[in-house]
Amino acid sequence: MGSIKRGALIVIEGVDRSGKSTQCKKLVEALQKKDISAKLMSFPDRTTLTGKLIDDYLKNEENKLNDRAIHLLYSANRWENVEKMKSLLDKGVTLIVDRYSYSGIVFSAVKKVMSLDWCKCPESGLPKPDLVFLLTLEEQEMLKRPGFGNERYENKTFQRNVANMYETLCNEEDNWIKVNAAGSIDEVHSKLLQACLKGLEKFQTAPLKSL
Ligand code: T5A
Ligand code: NA
Repeated sequence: MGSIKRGALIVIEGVDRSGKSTQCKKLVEALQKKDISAKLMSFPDRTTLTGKLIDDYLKNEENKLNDRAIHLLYSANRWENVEKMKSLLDKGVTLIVDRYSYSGIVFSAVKKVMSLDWCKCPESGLPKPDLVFLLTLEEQEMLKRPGFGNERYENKTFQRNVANMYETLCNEEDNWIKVNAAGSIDEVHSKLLQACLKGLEKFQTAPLKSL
């Protein structure tokens, strides 16, 4: 009897409105169509205890939560889900994750209050993604996307700094793939799906690493 292969851990990151949620959903559907067991997860998970505090912080400009406190809440929000993630991966379910530790690191580090190393610390020990897609989007394209500007952080200067910080992280790792998100939804999707399928066997047979 062959043992079940673990699921792969695949993350999509990128500036606000780059199409992460749209692409995650399509990717899960496409994998399932190919009889690959796959599930969507997203961070922040606004349904948990910390998720509710985060949701209020994002929607309410009056919320003056300290920068370090909100950073740790975002991280706690991932830690709250770690057993669930590991158990699904163990069962062979591939997780497609809409934002992860890198969002946490990037969005806090650009505030210039905490160092990049300080921002990375609470993520240490979480499951390390096998593959990270970084969706890139020119500023002009981002401003055209529906809904931009509705929440905290959705302004041009902040997002420009976010894009630069993502580049910094991308250059530190060898398992990130940059994808221009300005193409049509289907164009972007086929690039992501291709890269996923290409790496899947390798990801599923290698031990899961930690951040
Ligand atoms: N955050 C998050 C932290 O500070 N720390 C953390 O640890 C984490 C996890 C909320 C905020 O929290 C911050 C980052 C964020 O500022 P969120 O809930 O993921 O994070 O944010 P959302 O508002 O849900 O998502 P985004 O704004 O990032 O949008 P997406 O998911 O990138 O974009 P999506 O797919 O919703 O698409 C946006 C619109 O564009 C259209 C879609 O139909 C949609 O209308 N669209 C396209 N249009 C044209 N061409 C394409 N290729 C398109 N793809 C999508
Ligand atoms: Na989203």
